[in-house]
Parts: sequence; structure tokens; C-alpha cells
Amino acid sequence: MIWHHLNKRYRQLLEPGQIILRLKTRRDMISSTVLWEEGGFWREAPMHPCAFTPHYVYWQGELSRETPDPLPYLFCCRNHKGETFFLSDNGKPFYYDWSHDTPFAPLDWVKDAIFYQIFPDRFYNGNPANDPPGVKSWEEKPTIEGFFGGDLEGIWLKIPYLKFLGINALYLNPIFAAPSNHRYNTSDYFKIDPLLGNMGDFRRLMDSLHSSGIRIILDGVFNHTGTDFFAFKDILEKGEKIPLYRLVLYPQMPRKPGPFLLSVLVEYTQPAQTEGHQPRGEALSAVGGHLLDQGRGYRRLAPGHAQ
Ligand SMILES: [Ca+2]
Repeated sequence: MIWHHLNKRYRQLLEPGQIILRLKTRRDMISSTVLWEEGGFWREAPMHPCAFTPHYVYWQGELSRETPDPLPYLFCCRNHKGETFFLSDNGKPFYYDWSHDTPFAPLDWVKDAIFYQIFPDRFYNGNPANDPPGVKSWEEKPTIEGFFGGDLEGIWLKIPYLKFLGINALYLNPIFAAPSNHRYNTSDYFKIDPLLGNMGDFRRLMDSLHSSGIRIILDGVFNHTGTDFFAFKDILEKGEKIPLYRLVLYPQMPRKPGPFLLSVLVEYTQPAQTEGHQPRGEALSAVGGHLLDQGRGYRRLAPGHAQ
């Protein structure tokens, strides 16, 4: 079996004209090539295995496109029995119109990074004073909605342990204000969740991590908000009369806020007419700028997720 999907996991632009294509096969395939048409001729480039799972191989091939036209391509694979298989789009080539895609340039330092991921509520409780009522004891069984009181001070206190592990990069699940323990339902992108600490705690953590040679990546969740986000509450209050927003993922008006996050993407369509409301791109830059104001740099990652 051979799989190829028309998304960024399977085809990606490194720079204009430099294209990566990926393929997934069962492990009995021993070679794969990508064929593409350029100037009326079909060309062929080898693909190399880039990842393995117990049952599958992911292959990757790179090619240079000399024209901005959509790229016609298909794949050829051979298994250990010498049998040849082709993958096309129902008998026709796949087409990749890359002219509107943004190139993705990998960060050099990531190649040597050893990451440690922290779910802040569950890592270490460094400051019991900011625990919520009903906080669970550390030995209790985790639940979907329970809090254990982990916080930024706890991470700061454990920096020596992180250094001992030999990591040099930290990935934090969301730390901005949100009512859940996972904090993927953001209510305020400019505020550290009070259960985790404050901006002073954040600055101290940044300084200590950086002086320890550890980089940090924050999980910025911008493709949906929580039900406490001001714009979402505005929609619930004013309903379809509101002219300011356009619901993107949910064309129907929500009937009620869910107990969990509602993936409602609010797009600012008339920023000039309402004071204090920003177009989406400017709003995201404002969040980044807010972090920069703390003396830190930021870079937007995962372009398909946080646009
Ligand atoms: Ca705490």
C-alpha cells in the first residue's frame, strides 16, 4: 500500500521552486522515486527513507521546479519481490500549485536540539500559594478537569534537573490565561495564567533557562479561542447582529458554549470601524510584540496551525 496526501505533511515548499514530496509505504517497499513533468519531459528523482514505524516507511524526495506552473507528479515504488507500483491521482498526475505557499525554512539550532515537553499543571508545584481551590494531591489519579498546581516557579526550580537530563530545548504546553488545566482554550493571550504565575515568573524562567543554555518554545494557540475570549463572548451576547466578526470554522451560530473549548475562529473583518479591535494578523503580531517587550524573541512556528 502507498499513501500520499495533499497537505503540508506530504508536500512542502523549502524555497521558491524547491519542493519536498513525501510518501508513506509499507515496509516491504525497498525503493521509491518521484516522477514529475518539466518542459514537456518527465523527470525522475530518487526518494530516501526519512522515518520508520513498525509497519511503515516515510519516503522523502526533493526536486527543483524551473517554472511557477503547478507541478504534475506521481510516484513509483518497488518492493522486495521486484514488483513495481505506481501511485497517481486516479490515473492522472497529482498537481501541486505551490505558487501561493510560503516556504518553510527549518531553524538551524533545531537540528541539534534535545527537547523536553512540559504540561505545566502536571510537572512540579513550586508555589502552593497560587493553587486553585480543590487542587489534587500529587499522588492522585489525573482527571480531565483536575488541577495539580504545577506552575512556572516549579519549572524554574527544576532547571538543574532539566540540565542534568542533558536537554537544551523546552516545549511548554500553553501558559496563557485559560480556564482548563490544558489551557488550549485561551481567554487572554496577554496574560500568564494566574495558576501558573505572572509575567515576573515568566521573565525569571526565561532568564534562567537561557543562561543555562536551554531554549524555550511556547505553544501559541491562535486557530481557536476559549469561550471566555472577549470576542467569543461578544458573539454569544450580540448574536448574528454583530457586524464585526465572521465565524470561519462554524458557519452556524453556536447555541451555547460547550464545557470544553469550542473551536470557533474569529476573524476580524472590519477593524477600522471599531476601536480596540485588531485585524487577525496584527493581533498575532501584538501577542508576539508583547513577548518581545519582555525582552524575548519569538518566532511563529507551525504555519499551518497558527496563521
Ligand atoms: Ca502552584
